[in-house]
Amino acid sequence: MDQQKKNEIFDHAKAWILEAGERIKSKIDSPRSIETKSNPNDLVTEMDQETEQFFAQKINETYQDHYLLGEEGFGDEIEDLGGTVWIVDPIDGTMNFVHQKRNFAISIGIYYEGVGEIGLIYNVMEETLYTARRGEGAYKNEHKLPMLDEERPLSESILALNTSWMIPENPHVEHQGMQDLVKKLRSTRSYGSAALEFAFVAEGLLDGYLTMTLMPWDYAAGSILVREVGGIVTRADREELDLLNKTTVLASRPNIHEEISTGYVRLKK
Ligand code: 2AM
Ligand code: CA
Ligand code: CA
Ligand code: CA
Repeated sequence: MDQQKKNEIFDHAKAWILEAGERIKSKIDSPRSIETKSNPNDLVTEMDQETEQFFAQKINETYQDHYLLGEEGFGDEIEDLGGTVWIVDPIDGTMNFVHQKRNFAISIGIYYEGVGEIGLIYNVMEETLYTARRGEGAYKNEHKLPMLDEERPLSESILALNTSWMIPENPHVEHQGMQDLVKKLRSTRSYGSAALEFAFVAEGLLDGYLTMTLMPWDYAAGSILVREVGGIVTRADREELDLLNKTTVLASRPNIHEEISTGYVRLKK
């Protein structure tokens, strides 16, 4: 992607994500209609939909040749990552949005010919904007994030993971390995917003993030951010991520990545 073009797209994306955040914030105490999607705990609100429509409209007006892949379906039917594709999660952490009115984010990853060029994650209520451009490092607001080059062992690491992987009946991963991992770690955290969990890995607040079921819009921006500070982002089995399908993800500081994957993660099926 041409650098001038990339900067122009970045500036638009940044302006739009801040504007969208402002709209959400201004309506945070308004009554909202909440519907469920795949199951009773899979929530969506009209604010998720309105926010995605806002991005769809902005992108359509400004860049007729760009594509949008969004969680709520107001974008395009994408079959490959040719051209410029905006991968947008209008509200990541909808359950937090509904129950807590905080701890949710807007996530935008912009890909050119399949390569992640621009990532933005906006923690709306804290007004914290994480940004990255490929090859230019990652930022928290105006502050450049340092590289993740510390060699802290797993026993002193904090990993974000979901307690549901500890349940024997979970369909994704052998729970015994997950229990062994939890025993080895210093501690675990679970924030309920994949985008923020990536941002916290990039920031060094978390040493890693392991999850079994992410969609492209959950990690499109976060993976760019984490890689820009030297972190490793792959599937949980260390294979390359597939940006068009549901996937496992392991994002972490370099020195614990292989140990977590090969030592503890035993995927079912
Ligand atoms: P969402 O709020 O945009 O739906 C919660 O642990 C995290 O997982 C959030 O980032 C949430 O995104 C995401 N998530 C929720 N349901 C999911 C599903 N069925 N598949 C994949 N990710 C999901
Ligand atoms: Ca959702
Ligand atoms: Ca999401
Ligand atoms: Ca969402």
